[in-house]
Amino acid sequence: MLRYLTSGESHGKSLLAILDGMPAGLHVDKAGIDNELRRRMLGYGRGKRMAIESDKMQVLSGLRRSVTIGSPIALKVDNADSSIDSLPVVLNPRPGHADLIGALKYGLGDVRSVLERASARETVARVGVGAICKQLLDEFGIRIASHVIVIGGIAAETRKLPFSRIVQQAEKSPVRCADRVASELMCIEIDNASGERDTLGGAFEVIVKGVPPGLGSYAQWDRRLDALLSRAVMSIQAIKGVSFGSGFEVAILRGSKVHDEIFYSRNKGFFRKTNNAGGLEGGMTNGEDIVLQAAMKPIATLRKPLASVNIRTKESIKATVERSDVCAVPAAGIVAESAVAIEVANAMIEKFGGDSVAEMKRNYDGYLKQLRKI
Ligand code: EPS
Repeated sequence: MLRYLTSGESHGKSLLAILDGMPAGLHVDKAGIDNELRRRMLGYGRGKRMAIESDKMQVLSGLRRSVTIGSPIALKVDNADSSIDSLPVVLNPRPGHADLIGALKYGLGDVRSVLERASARETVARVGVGAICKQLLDEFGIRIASHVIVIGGIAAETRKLPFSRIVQQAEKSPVRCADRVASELMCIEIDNASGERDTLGGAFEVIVKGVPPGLGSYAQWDRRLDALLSRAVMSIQAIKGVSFGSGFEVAILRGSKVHDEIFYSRNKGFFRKTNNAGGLEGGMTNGEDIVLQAAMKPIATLRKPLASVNIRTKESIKATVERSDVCAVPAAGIVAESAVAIEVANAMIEKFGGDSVAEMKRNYDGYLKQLRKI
């Protein structure tokens, strides 16, 4: 089983992660990890912090000559801005952030002690873990991509685009949106919100290609892969909802318009012509792409601050204004790729054995043969 923990404050010395349970025999490409960290830093609407940092991963343990040996992998990214001890006290919690409740819960008189850990800067560590999981999935031809589908009031139309075009165009867009027209409008929307000292949320989609059928299980609630994916994506800072395939539209459509009919051919085996289920039925992958969407609320730090209360004096006052982003939906999509990669990698290890990549491949090949026999 894969497990990981992260550690580190937004302006602390470093961000850290320990990833346990990675099979032996995986060649880890350090440049590949750094490329994921770079992708996380991009996106129109991000604040000045991203110009200060140049996130680079240090792999401190778990590898010999760049290959995993079955032991825990320790990861570390140093912060260029590590000013935590000299930053001013924060007394005016921001609505929508962890600030107020965190201070109450942990008995902290300085909201700074809450926001430092609650910050989405933590996702640097998660993306590092996810990057290694992506490299494991690569061994099995499984690819993960994300693209932004909504920012503020602007929605993209990408339903007719094939996976390769979505990946290509999202990677070129400053907001990671595969619809060129919507991409431009989203940038304008971000400029407008910024001009009005406001912030924006949105939505993104994550697509996983090449997953075998049968990952996850219907047999127990906590083994359902859609539940595990939802938890993982929902745990990303500012995410308020997760849906699969046709999403919440299934609530209003009839069964005949929702369920993906089953076909069979010698070449493909069982297959579907539609993917309203988002690749998951009964908590298991069905062999189609996993497709999930997530909604992100607007960033809680507004330069035109909302009403708050000073936690010491209890007087009404405007919320603290910290340096922040106007919109971080493109970056959240990258973080979600990692969150999804970790869950899918774990499901692969559960199904195909987790001691070595060679063992996994043997079991994987045997399983594919079994599928053809049914
Ligand atoms: C982030 C770093 C932070 C913010 C953002 C995410 O940098 P700083 O606070 O030093 O400007 O840009 O954090 C938040 C949105 C938040 O609410 O804390 C990062 O590396 O992703």
